Amino acid sequence: MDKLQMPANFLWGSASAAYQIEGAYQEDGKGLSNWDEFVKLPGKTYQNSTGEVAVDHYHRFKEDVALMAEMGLKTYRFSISWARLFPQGRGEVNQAGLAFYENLIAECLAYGIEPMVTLYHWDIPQALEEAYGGWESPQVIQDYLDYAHFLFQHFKDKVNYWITINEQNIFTTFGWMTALHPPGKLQQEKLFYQVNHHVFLAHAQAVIAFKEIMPNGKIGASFAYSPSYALDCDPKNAMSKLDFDDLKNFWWMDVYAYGRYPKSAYQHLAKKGVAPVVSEADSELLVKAASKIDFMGVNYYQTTVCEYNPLDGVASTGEMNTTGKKGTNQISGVPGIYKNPTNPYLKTTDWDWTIDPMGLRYACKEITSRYNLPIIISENGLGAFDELTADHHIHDDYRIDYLAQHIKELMIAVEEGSDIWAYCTWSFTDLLSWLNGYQKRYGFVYVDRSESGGSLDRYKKDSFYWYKEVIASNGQSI
Ligand code: BGP
Repeated sequence: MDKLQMPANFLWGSASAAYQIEGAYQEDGKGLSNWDEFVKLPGKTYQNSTGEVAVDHYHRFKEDVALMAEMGLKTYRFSISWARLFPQGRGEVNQAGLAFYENLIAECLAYGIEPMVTLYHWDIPQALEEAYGGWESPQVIQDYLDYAHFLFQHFKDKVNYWITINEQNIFTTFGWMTALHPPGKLQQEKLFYQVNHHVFLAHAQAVIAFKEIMPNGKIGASFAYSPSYALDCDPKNAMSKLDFDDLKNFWWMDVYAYGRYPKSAYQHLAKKGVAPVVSEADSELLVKAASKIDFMGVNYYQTTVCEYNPLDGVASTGEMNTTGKKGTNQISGVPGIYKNPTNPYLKTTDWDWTIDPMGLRYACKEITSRYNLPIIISENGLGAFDELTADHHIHDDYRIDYLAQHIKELMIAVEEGSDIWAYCTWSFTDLLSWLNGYQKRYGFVYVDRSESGGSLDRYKKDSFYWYKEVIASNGQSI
């Protein structure tokens, strides 16, 4: 067999998010976000860690971008803090906040690094939470659209790749079902679906506005896709996989790609009285936006196993391992539909996430068959404990191995017909993990900081040099 190839213009990249990296949470006129408030509640995050300083990217972005350039990164995916730009969520733009993003984008472009901008990576201005409950109100759609519109206009000649929403499935599930993220609501199923509907409409409005401003620009949403496997060929387990996919995967991807909800899942939720209200105008809007998206953004970390869950079975949303003590995750499930046991064929990380490189190929093939859309892998990476040696090295061969295996599968997916434009690792520098603090590290660049602080100095890990080689050889070095 010939050696596997990536397309010549393939975008090798890395990703971050504003709250997890920037810090400077009250500087230069920035408004507060829901996360700035949420982390103040005791016990919500690992050792009460916050992004108030994060890894100080706000002040060190030049150093960070220079490291990206040294590595040869082709694209850098980052998010914009809505509250840094619009402290009140709407109204007057904060010029100093805007200047930060102008400078960051200029810095990327100066080195030939393609900026890929996420409009919303979970930090909504607190002012909008207080004004009308944030995503719970349809009012947010217009404010999000105005925010997006401003950015499209302002950066239309500089930024070609845009992501409307990061992991809608995760932030709404954690926000309104498991209470792990703001606004910290538990099992509010009806509200959860209504909130999602508002997010879909906001995304759709933005996509349509974008295409009027940048007809040749590229836009899509980033979905946290966890492909599922049936436990075995017992039809009950096969059916639980099908239902799981409709409720946990296609519920989002079908709307982005087709503008409609999966039928049987909608019917099921309608019977329960929790389905979102969808007007004819909403449907038209969603279908129109779906016809205009350019790619499916995929954040891929792990796969799921589905097994039939009897009516008196597992009802838990699952305790999450946020400490890195292996084996503390709990099985989750929905009685009468599915539960998600562990996969005996796969190893797990210290945070109990399954490691499944082939699952990445599975994800790409599923999207290619079902939606026939190009794909951007907007996140993939390994959260691990890293050790800084006395002479400032980090020998993260486990991360190299993880990434190499995933990239190999991605190359097979390309070979097998998927149109993949970019691969962004999570993350470039170490940064704050929302619930797991600073000790769960993902970067190619080590940042000297822990929950209690640190020098914030940067050190290149072994994986930094390895990925540099991968990029230079367009994947052939693996
Ligand atoms: C994704 C988020 C990222 C990032 C990543 C790693 O869900 O989009 O922001 O945090 O997961 O997750 P964690 O930090 O929980 O390990």
